[in-house]
Order: sequence, then structure tokens, then C-alpha cells
Amino acid sequence: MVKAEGREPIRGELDAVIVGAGFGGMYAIHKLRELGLRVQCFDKAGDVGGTWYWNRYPGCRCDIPSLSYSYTWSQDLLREWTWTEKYATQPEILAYARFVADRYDLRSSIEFETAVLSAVFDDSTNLWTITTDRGDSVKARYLVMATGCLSMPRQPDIKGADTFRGPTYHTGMWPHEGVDFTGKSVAVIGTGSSGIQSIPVIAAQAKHVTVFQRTPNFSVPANNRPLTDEERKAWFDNLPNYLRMLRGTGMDVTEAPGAARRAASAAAAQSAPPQQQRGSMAMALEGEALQKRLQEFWDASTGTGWLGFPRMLVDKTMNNAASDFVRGKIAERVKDPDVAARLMPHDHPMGTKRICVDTEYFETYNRDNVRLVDARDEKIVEITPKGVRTIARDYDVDAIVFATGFDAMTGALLSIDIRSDHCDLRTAWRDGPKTYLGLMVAGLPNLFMLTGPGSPSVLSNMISSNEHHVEWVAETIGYMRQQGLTRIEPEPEWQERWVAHVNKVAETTLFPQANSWYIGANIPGKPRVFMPYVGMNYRGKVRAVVQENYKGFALA
Ligand code: NA7
Repeated sequence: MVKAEGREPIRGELDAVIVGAGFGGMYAIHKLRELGLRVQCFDKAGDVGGTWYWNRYPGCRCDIPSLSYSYTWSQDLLREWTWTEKYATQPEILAYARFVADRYDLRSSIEFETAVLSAVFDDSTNLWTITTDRGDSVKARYLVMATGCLSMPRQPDIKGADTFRGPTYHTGMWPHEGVDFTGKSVAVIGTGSSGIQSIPVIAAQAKHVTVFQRTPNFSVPANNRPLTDEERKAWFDNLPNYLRMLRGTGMDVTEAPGAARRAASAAAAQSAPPQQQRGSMAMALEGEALQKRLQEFWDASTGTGWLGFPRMLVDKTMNNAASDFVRGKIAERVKDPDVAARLMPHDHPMGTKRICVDTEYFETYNRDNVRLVDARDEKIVEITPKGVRTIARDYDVDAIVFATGFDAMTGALLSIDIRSDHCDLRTAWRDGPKTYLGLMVAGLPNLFMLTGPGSPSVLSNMISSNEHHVEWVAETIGYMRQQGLTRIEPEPEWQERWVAHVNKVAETTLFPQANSWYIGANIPGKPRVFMPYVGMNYRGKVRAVVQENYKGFALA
């Protein structure tokens, strides 16, 4: 459907179209402009920020420490922005995105409130034609999909969801003016990261909150606090080391105790297979030494840094120890033992679903105005005009919050009709996404994905991974222009090899044991394929491909 009102449609030929104005798309605009390219970006949102534009629910924060959730491509930029807390709030991250957009005049290359509908490649001209819901139709040599991994909110498949008489909200599409729950009784459905972050804040305001939990998740306290000048100074004093580590290996050194050491040993052990690397990096611990290490992680408030707990993601015994330890902490945090038991995850090894980082989440269940409904036993039957009906009873509420997640990693890409004479993305990915290096797809020349499936993406620092991919894309386009080339695409055989490698590496870990959104399990009918790349030294592998004259790519 084409939007009738508004601006004149854009026509003509450009060098590059970028879809999405989050942190990936914003940097892509800057970087491709530096190459002298004529660039046009489109985004559905009303401003920059991507996922941080849409996810405005109460309590929304990044679970990566603010100092490392920043662009690193300009040291000036790093020094011009001051983060105020250990974990930045959504409004502060959005303000940062806007600050960058102003500083580099990025908005002049972006059309907002514009959804890309289709992208079709013409083999005879080696050009893409991109159409939008505002009637734009532009041709471009290069197409950069900066569409984000968590940008397609998932509406729950609950009967009667549209019959509710009161307001409903999805955490991933929160109203810009905010929501006042004062005096209201609220149902929250979903206890992933968005539910876990928002429930304590909603409970502090609302008259009553009923939480419908289908699957409990592991969550550890953020211990968030204001950053001090001393901390910021120490950070900048160590900046060269940090940048070397982050930009070299893609590993973040800020989160887990000893992570810097492990990152360094990982860099040194680049050629070994992943399992061996993990084995060489960390010995299995036992007895007192194990308990001591667990307590160190807990005391260090490492958040998602728990993923760096020795061998946790490859060794069931170590994982059980960490899982038991954190379950024990839930028991300490929740007064009612029955409620505590229901909040303890037992269905997946810790870390194989994203570890949540909370502020007073479990303690919230000690409040008189909060009730947990264990939707595994007491299944939700339907939404009624008055509230939520389970197999046991009706819960009448004034408002419903759906914290039900996203069609992750592939949802946004597949929402656009992307095709060439040889490949239609929706058909090509019918059995799961197939990419070469998570960057390109065979049969879709000159289409680059930022943090695509088959790259570390959601298991890494997303700003850093976006930077890596944008710089690769810019380097590749620069090389092509220098060589007089107009077309690049992966060779199908090399794409198959990469897909097999991504799967093989995942199988050496515990990740496939969880029904997570990493594997598409949250979307009925979505193929079960583990999407992020969990092997070591991804950046080294990408570099090696370039150094071997773009091995596995066909350039013409
Ligand atoms: P998640 O992590 O996908 O969580 C979604 C939650 O919604 C999860 O608890 C689901 O339970 C629940 N859900 C979904 N559908 C239903 C129905 N029909 N009934 C009951 N409960 C349901 O999404 P988030 O937005 O919290 O977090 C996504 C990422 O954003 C997060 O990992 C961070 O990286 C940032 P289920 O597990 O399916 O039983």
C-alpha cells in the first residue's frame, strides 16, 4: 500500500540504498558518504535509533555496559559523549543516536516514516530497484540491509487478542508519550528481557500487576548505578587496549571477570577448532574452586558477562553448576518458596537463552500488588473483552502489556520482497537462513546484510558488530570501484560450506538445547536453525577471506 499524503516520491539512480537508520544504518551512511557515494536511507521510524526508537517500555535499558555500547570509529565522538550510568537507559541511548545524527548530518540522507516494500535486482544492469510505501522507486548499485535483528515485534498467537476493551501495548512498539498505569490493574504477558525489565517499573506504579509467565528465564542483578568521573577516566586511560581487543577480536572485555585474559588467549588460539579453543581457555572447575568462581562472577555483577563463565556454554556439568547457583539466588530473592520455585528456569541451560539483567525483578514478586500466574500449568485460554482467561479463571484488568518478543534476525529481512532472476530470499530461506559469513546471500548480488544470520550478531556487542560489517562493506565497495567491478556475490558452494560450519560450531555448544529465539523456536512454523555464529575469531576469518582475494565470492 502506498501512503497517499506527505512528500514527493523519490525517483532516479543512486549509488547505495540503506534500509534502516539504527546504529548499523547510521554508520553505513557516514562511511559510504566518505567513499563519495550518493546514498539514500529509508526507515519506518520517525527518527534514527532503530530498536531504541521503538522499545520505549518502562525500564528499558541496554544489557551491555554503556561505555562499551558506543561507536568506536571516532575517538572524538567517544570523548564528546558522556554516559551517566553503568547500563544506559533507552532515552539516553536514543539521545546518543540523535547526537551522532546531528553531528554528522545523517538525517539529510534519510527518509523517515518510509517502509521499503521490495528490492529487485536487474542482471543486465547490475542495479537494484527499491520501492517503498511512499511511492519511491530508486535504482542503486548497492543495497545495504541495516534492518536489525530485533525489529519485528511478535504479536502473540492468543485467541481473542483483539477483543480486549482496554488498551494493549507491545513492549517493542511502546507509545511515544508513555503510559500512566497509576491506579490501574495490568496484565503482563511474557517474561523475557522486556518483561523482566518492565515488570518492576510497572508494578511500582500500577494498582495491581498480574504476570503471565510461560517460561521462566535466568536473570542476574544489574546493580546499576551512576558512573563516576574516576571510572570514566580509567576507561579512557585504557582505551587503546580496549579498542585493540574489541576491534581486533570482536570480543568485549568489559563484562566478565578475566574476560580480557580470555579474549587475549582466544586471539592467540585463532587456528584451533572452537571446542578445543574453549577447552584451552578454561579448565573445568570443581568443588570449592568452582563455588568461589561462581561467587566472584556474582559479586562482580557481570550481567551478560556470565556467558564468559568457564566452559558454561559447552560443558553441561559446568552449566548445571552455574544454573544451580543462580537458581539458588532466586530462592534468596523471593520470599514465597512456591513463587520462587515457579520463577526458576529448568528447561534450558543458563546462557542458551539470553541471560536477562534486571533491577529488582525477582524482589518485585514480594510486593502485595504483584501476582505470578504460571502459564505452564494454568494455561492461557484466550483474551476476553475484560482481561485474560486461563483454564482456571478470569483475570479482569484495565490494560494488557504484551512482552512477547520479536521475529528475530530474519523477520525484518523477510518482510521485504527481495529477489533477483536467480533467487527469491523468502524461497531461498524457506528452510532457514543461508548466508556467506552472515554478510551476503548467493544469488543476490551487491546486497549486504549488517549483522546477518551466520554472523555473531545478537551474541556480540551489536554496535561493535555493526561497525565491523559496515567497514567491511565500505572496504569491499571501495575495492570494487578501484578495480572497475560492478558485481559481487557469494559462490553457492562457499555459502553452503559456511552454513555447514555455522551449524557444526553451534552443535559443539549447548545453545541448540534451548527453545530460544536464536533458533527461531518462538515463532510457530519458523525453521529451527541456530542463526548466530558462535565460533571463535569470526573477524579473523572474514579478514582471511579478503586477504585471499575475496575467496568464495564471485566478482565481475
Ligand atoms: P523474548 O525473550 O522472546 O520473550 C518473550 C516472552 O513472551 C517469553 O517469555 C515468551 O514465553 C512469552 N510469550 C510469547 N508468546 C506467548 C504466549 N502466547 N503466551 C504466553 N507467553 C508468551 O522477547 P523480549 O522482548 O523479552 O526480549 C528479546 C530480546 O530483546 C532480549 O533477549 C534482549 O536481547 C533484547 P516462551 O519463552 O515462549 O514460553
